[in-house]
This record gives sequence, C-alpha cells and structure tokens, in this order.
Amino acid sequence: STPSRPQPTHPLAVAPVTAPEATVDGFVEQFLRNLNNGRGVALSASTPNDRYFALAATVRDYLMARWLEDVRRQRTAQSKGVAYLSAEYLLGRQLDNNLLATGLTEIAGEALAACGLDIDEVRALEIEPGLGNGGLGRLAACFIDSLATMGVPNIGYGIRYEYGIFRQTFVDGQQVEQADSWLSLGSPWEFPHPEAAQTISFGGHTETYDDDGVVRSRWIPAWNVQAVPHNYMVPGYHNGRVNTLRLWSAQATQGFDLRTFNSGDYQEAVRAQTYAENISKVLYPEDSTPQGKELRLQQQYFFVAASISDFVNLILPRDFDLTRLPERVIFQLNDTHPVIGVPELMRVLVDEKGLEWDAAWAITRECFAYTCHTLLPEALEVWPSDLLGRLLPRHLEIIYRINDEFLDEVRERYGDDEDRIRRMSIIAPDGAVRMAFLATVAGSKVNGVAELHSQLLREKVLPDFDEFFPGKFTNVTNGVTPRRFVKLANPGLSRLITDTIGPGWLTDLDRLRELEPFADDASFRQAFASVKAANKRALAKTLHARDGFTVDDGHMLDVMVKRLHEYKRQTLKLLHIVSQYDAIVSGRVSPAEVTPRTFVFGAKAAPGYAMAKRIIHLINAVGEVVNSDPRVEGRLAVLFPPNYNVTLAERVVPAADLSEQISLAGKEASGTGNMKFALNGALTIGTDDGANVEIRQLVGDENFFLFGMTEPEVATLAETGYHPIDFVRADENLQSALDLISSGAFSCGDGSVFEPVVSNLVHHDPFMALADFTSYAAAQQKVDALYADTEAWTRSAILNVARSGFFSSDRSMRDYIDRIWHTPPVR
Ligand code: NBY
Repeated sequence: STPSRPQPTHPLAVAPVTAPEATVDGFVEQFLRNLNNGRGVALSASTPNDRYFALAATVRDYLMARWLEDVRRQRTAQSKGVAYLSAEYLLGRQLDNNLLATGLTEIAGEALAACGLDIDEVRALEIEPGLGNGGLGRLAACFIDSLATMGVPNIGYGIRYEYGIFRQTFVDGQQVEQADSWLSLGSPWEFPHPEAAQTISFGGHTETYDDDGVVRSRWIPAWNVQAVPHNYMVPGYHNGRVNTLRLWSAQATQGFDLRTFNSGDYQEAVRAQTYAENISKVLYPEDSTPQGKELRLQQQYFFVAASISDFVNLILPRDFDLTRLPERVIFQLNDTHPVIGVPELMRVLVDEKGLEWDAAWAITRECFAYTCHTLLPEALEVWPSDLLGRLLPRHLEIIYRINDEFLDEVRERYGDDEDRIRRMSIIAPDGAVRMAFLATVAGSKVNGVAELHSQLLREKVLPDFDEFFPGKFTNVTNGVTPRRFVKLANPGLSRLITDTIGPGWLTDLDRLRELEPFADDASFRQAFASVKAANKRALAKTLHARDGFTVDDGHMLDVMVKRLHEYKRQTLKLLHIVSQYDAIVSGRVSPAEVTPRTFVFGAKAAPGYAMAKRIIHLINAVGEVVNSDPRVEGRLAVLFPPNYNVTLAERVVPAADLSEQISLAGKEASGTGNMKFALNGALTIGTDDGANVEIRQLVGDENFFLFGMTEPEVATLAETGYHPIDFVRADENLQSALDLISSGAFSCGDGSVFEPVVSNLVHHDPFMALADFTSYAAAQQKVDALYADTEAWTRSAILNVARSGFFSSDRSMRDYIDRIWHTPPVR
C-alpha cells in the first residue's frame, strides 16, 4: 500500500526547505539550538562530545535543504545514475570536509570562538570512520566526492561496519590490534532508517514449479536478516549538490526470533539475533588476500542484495519497465566483492519480476561494469561451490546456467578447444566459482586502474577474455580528490596556488599547469619552500603530541606509508636504511657525509600475515637502535607512528620531501598515495609500476627518481630462475646490511629474532627486493645530490605539483563517464 502523503496547508509547510543564514550570528544561533535541543544540554554544562555533535549537526543543517532537493531530483529525473557498489569506503573525517564543501569553515570558526570555544579542539574529537583497508576503500571515497562535485547523480552503497579497520598499537615494537569502536559515542553524520529495512534471505533450497506450462525455479530460503539503511550526505564542493552514501547495517528479523522464542528457547532466540547482527559487525582486515570465509560471503550478498532491491523497488517508480533498467542505472563493481550482485539481479528479474531469462540476461549485462584492482593471482576471489550452494542455492544455479551458456558460445567460436574451455570456465576444475570471470562475462566493461595494470590485466590475467570480448577491456587511471588531499590537508600550498593562478584549480586540476613558469621564479620557489617547511613543523608537532616523537628541523622527510605487504617492499627501504647506518658505524663514511634524513613509515599488517608482522617488528627494532646510537650524530632517524590512517595521511603527505613507491614492477595495480605525494610537492623515488609510470611521464624523467627492473625484466628473471643470493654476493653493502641484522644488532644480540625475515629474503625473496637493491641505492644517491641543491630540488617539487593535475579523481570520473557509464551530468 502507498503510504499516505501529508496534505499541508500552512505556507511554511509547502515552502521549500531552507538553510540557516550563512553568517556568524546565524551559525551561533543554530549551533546553540542543536546543543540545547539536540543534545539536551546548556553550553555551560556541555561536554566536548556534546559540542562536537552540535557542531556537526549545524553543518548538516546547512546541507540539508540541498540534500533533500537532490534526493527528490534523483527520484523524479528520468536520467541515468551511478550505483557504486563497494564493500569498503575509507572516508576519513567528515567535519572539515563538509565545512569546506559548504564554504562555512571561517564562519564556523568565528561562531565557535564567539561561544568561547576553540574549533580545533572540537574538530580533534572526531573519530574517522575506517570502513576500508587501504587503496580500494579510499578510492571509493574519492570517487563519491568527485561525483558530487561534478553534479553526477550517484548513490554509494556499502556496509556500515560496527568496527572498522583495527586500531594498531605497538607493544615492544610488535603490532597489536585493538577493536575500532568508532561508533561508541554515536555518529552525528548518519541518518538511520530502521523503518525502511529490507529483508535479506539466506540458505534453504530451490524447487521447480509449473508456471502456466513453463517450468520455473524458485528459492525457499531458510533464514532472513534485516538490512537497515544508514544515509550519509556526500556534498559537492561549493556547488550546492549533495549525493547519498547508503550503508547497510544488519539486524535480526523479529519473526525469526519470535518463532524460536515461542518454542521456549530464549537463549537460542538471542543467539540467532547475535548471528544475524554479526554480518555487519566487523570489516575484514585482509588487504589483497581474500579470506574465503562464509561470513564474508554473507556480508557481500547482504549489502548487494539490499542495494539492488533498494534501487529496483524503491528508487525506480513502481510501474517502471525493467527492460529499460540500463537507461537508469549502472552498477559499478568495486573489485569482485559485490559480484554476487550479478546472479542476484538475474534472480530478481527472472524469479521476482517474471522476465524471461534471455531478456533478463541482456539487461544484466548492460547494468554492470567491473573494476579490477589487483594483479596478484592470490587476490582474485573464488568461492567454493558447496559454500555458495549452502548459503545461496538459487544463485549457484543461476551461475551454472550463465556459465553453461557462456561456454556454449566459446565452443561455437573455437570448437571443442577443451583446454580453452577449462581456462575460461567460471567454475574452476575444483568446482570453485571464479568471481573475476563472472564479473568479466557479465560486465559491459572491465577496467584496470592504471595504464600498465590494464595492459597486464588483458595480456596476463584475462587474455582469453580479452580475445573473446573485443572492446570490453578499458583503462581508467585512478585519481584522488584535491579537496581533501590538497585543499584540506595543505592549506598553505592551496593559498599559494590560489594567490598565484586564482581559485579555479580545485575543480579543474589541469589548471595547475599554470604554475609551471613559476618554477623558475626565485620568489615563488622561496614561498613554496617555506610552505613545505611549515608543513614539516606542523607534522613534527602532531607526531610529538601523538607519539612523543621529535623530528629534527633540517632533515629531509623520506616517507613510505601504505599497507604492509611484501610486494610493496618495505624491506627494500629498510635494507637501505640499515646499510646507511652500517656505513656510519663501521666507519666507511663519516656522519657529516650523510644527508640528514628522517624516515617515516606508516603501515598496518593484516592480523594473520605473519611475515608482514615480522617486518613491522624489524622496522621498529631498527628505529630503536638507529635513533639512539650516538655515532649517528642525529643524521638518521626512523619514525614509525602507529595506526596510520586517513587523518594521519593528511598530515604526513603535505610534509614529505621524498615519496617511496618501490613495489616490484608488475605488482602494484596503481597506487594512489603516489599521486597524493606528487600533488603536494614531494619527489618520487619509484619503480616502473602502476601509476608511477604515468606520474613519471607527466612530471618528466628529470623530476622523478626511477630505479629497478621493468615488468618484462622481472618476468624474464622469474623465467630464467631468480637466485637472490647472487645479488647479495654482488653488492657488499647489501651483504653487510643483511649480516648486521643477522648478527642481532637490532635484537639485543639475538640473531634468531629476525632470522625468518633475512632467510626469506636470501633464499626466496618472492618480490625480488634484493635484485633491485643496488639500483635503489644508486637512485638514493641521486636523491641526496639533488637535495643538496635546494633551488633545483624546489624547482622539481613545483613541477611535480604543476604537472600532476591529471591525477584528480574528477578526471577519473570523466573517464568512467566517457568510457563506461555514459551518464550525463544533471544541472
Ligand atoms: O587498489 C588497491 C591496489 O593495491 C592499489 O594499487 C590501487 O591503487 C588501489 C585502488 O585502485 N587494492 C586494494 O586496495 N585492494 C584491497 O583493498 C582489497 C581489500 C580486501 C580484499 C581484497 C582486496 N579482500 O578480498 O579481502
């Protein structure tokens, strides 16, 4: 039944919703009203958390009228929108971002000051929602920011994890994980709608039935959970647009519990409730290595089914002709995590809406597109068919039929090339469902996330599919939002840029090019260098307050922040630090000859990834020794602040001089940290990998420190046989650094502590760190040489900024729109 609509008569009730007055007085009034009426406290009795909530509510109030208007517009417009399906959104703090979007930053600061409050103290209380692991989740957050800023209708769909990525602490240098209870004080940014919950089913069996002479299949599920939507505002920058991020939270269904309760087993009823609510309890902290656990498949289906139902049954008009679904939506699959949406849409169209299979398949193939974010074979998700069949029996049936029909087409094209058919089957020989293959068969387009990645995806990961589906594969190089990662993170640089070329660059980042001539302007260089110096002091202050670290003023800041993974090669950097230390303490060089550097690491290891955790331990151990050895004379320092997250990134990135992007060529799909650093005027030392390739092409060889093997060289070395020991023998510095670790120099004389790390490198070295060491060390000497020439360094840094406008996520969104989505902006 249609819910009754109110029939208002009062003029205020029929007028459009309005925002409070955008003045200091208006802000103060609204803030106090929110404090009094929303929190139920007087200013004099308020806690810091009350003030944070009231401030957030006030910012929300300014966005509300626009949001309501955009929600209405998106429902009534006949145009096509993007439904971005992502298991992760690594949002970062919301308050500053939303203040920036509304243009209220200064007014808010003055308003709070007029209430006797310091906005910086209030701001510091926000706990960032860490609903993602790393690059993939942060990319989703950048994309929804850009879509809102470009006025493209978009809903982001995902999971409202009660616990996000774990909080990392170090105990004796070793990682210890703590639960991230980011919701313990509530979140002022979300709008829960329990009354609009969707029922999501699991388990049971399928049966066939006769539908007027047609045999159809239907699903008789065994249990349900409720998916409760929580809406978040996604404001565009200074454009009056507000899109929606809709995250689903799992709740037990009442009927389900009641049945058990009526049978007298109260304990069992509560257990069932807990079981249901576990689905959105915690983010899986594995990055690039899927766990294959049942709960994870439950999470995936839970949010995808809720999202598809939301779009098809609630957002579209009731009588919508579903054969026209592709005119209204594209479901963008952020890696394979939401790929179960493919058979789900088929089930909805065929079983629930009564469409014929072929018609439903034609619609489905147009409605999905798939982005792959990896090249590591172990990172491609597969689901054992018994698990899938137990949890989603109807979906497994649908997948089998999709596969049968697909393999028929393959046979038609190639005859009985059984080898090819085995290679291309969505069902692996062991029965597992290959989700990347399913996404590729179903997707209208498949894209990689940087030129090199897309090329390797076509040539090495999915070559049969590239041949079979000409035109399906494309590239969209990643990008980052300049609002958060330049304007908010680096206000000093933003001011300098705006003073120099005007304010248009923030929504048209190519305009940074206009800075190029200023690289040769001594007074601009001076201003640029003093911004960098101020950012370094600000970081020093943050690290001192946060972790008790001291950062030496004159040091080069050499930064490697990203997830801890062997392919990213934190050990390569660490070996170089150890070799520099070794050179000093063994007297081969005097401290005065060493460029003073502070090395900053930030990295979380997946809790079950033992080698990654050992490497974290080793970094901390090296830091402990190097930082306190008087022979170093303070020329080298290793800092590893725990719990690297978006908030810390916003401090570290603007302060960095040198950006370390040193993955083994062919392993890092793109990287996005690399882009953030270049945009903030750090120079990159990096391999020919991921988006580094494009960064180097754009900023110029002379403004980028390239080292290491290329991807084809890596492939050749792997083929001919890689023996890391050969590279150790060929480089005395490397040999000596490894020996120093083995001697127990960083483990109180006990060489066994880090023996697993050393022996893994010397005997296996799966990511060829040792093969690239000599080349890396040589590139680091070039870094030192350029850094000694302050003017030349600054010039290069300016050119990095001026030539990195391509890496705006606005540009990525334009590419998605042109190559994949074909969604017009709505004015
Ligand atoms: O996606 C990253 C890539 O490593 C990076 O090169 C790229 O820039 C970025 C954005 O395109 N991939 C990534 O972050 N992958 C994951 O986060 C991830 C997380 C969880 C799982 C798999 C991959 N999982 O299955 O649990």
